[in-house]
Amino acid sequence: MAPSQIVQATQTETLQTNGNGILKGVSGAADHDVLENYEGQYRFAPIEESQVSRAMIKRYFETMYDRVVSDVVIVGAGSSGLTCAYQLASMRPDLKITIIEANVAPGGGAWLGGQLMTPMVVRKPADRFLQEIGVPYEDEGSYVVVKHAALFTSTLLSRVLAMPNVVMMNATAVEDLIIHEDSQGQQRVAGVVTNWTLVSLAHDTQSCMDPNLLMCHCTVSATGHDGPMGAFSAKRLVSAGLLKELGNMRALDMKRSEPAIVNNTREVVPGLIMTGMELSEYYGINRMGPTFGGMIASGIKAAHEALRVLDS
Ligand code: AHZ
Repeated sequence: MAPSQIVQATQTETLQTNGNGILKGVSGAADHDVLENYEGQYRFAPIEESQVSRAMIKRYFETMYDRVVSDVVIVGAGSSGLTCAYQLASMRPDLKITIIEANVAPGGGAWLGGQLMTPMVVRKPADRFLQEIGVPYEDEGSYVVVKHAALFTSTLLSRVLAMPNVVMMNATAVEDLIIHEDSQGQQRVAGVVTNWTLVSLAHDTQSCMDPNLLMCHCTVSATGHDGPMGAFSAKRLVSAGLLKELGNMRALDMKRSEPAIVNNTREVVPGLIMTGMELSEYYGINRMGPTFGGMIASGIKAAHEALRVLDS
């Protein structure tokens, strides 16, 4: 292409084409030459590396500063925690909802349907939530099948993150609870203690890496069953003396497990709601294996419980 053919884009320019749609001026850039051209002339708007750092630092720390006081903190961004966040944020767009996820990748176990297989099974009536968020499925009568679990998780994640009142901090582990005692001696969960997950993982080898904290009116724990990172709050409630002992997750029985998880979703100690498979460790409920209706319904119920706690 001859240089004379290159489009000089300015702030006011929106789209120019050379006839086959491959030349495009980029609107919104300052008065610089920018060009979306895939024939060897592509030009980015000029910025410094420092601007990249400042763009992230400013927003990240402003968010941290703001969310030190949240209305609701959700610990764990698996299927139950994300469903809770979506339901709560939809019902109450005025609430500051902060999700803390230990992994770099949010989604928990819901990137696959079960084992290493991709389709995801959801028993009715939890399919209504799939309709609500716009996830297509095959109807098999009593249950539905989403063609890939990642379609559910990525859709839910994108819907949640697009909500202006929801913030998610991933690669951040909740490593303790804040527990206050009132004048009657009643203990109440009043927030969470956080640290970047890589820092949490290095506590045995490094010293003086003190954590941060977030206060909130209601904490929802959705950390899943025991494993490398699971059942965090259930275990901490035992060591804090607020739960005598763990119930421990029982063997697989889908018919008992799914309704039991939903029906036991509640405020387990003042200020702390538990949802999803973490409840199996708290109460000693069976696991259900690879079927996700229980996680969805438990997350929805946890959102309603959070409203009850906030209003009480
Ligand atoms: O990384 C964890 C995961 O994304 C996160 N998490 C755990 N501990 C944390 C901590 N701080 C911050 N201390 C933490 N985040 O919590 C998320 C849990 O997601 P999950 O998918 O493991 O749990 P869930 O209860 O939402 O879904 C369970 C799905 C299962 S397990 C199962 C079975 O074993 O039978 N069946 C189903 C449907």
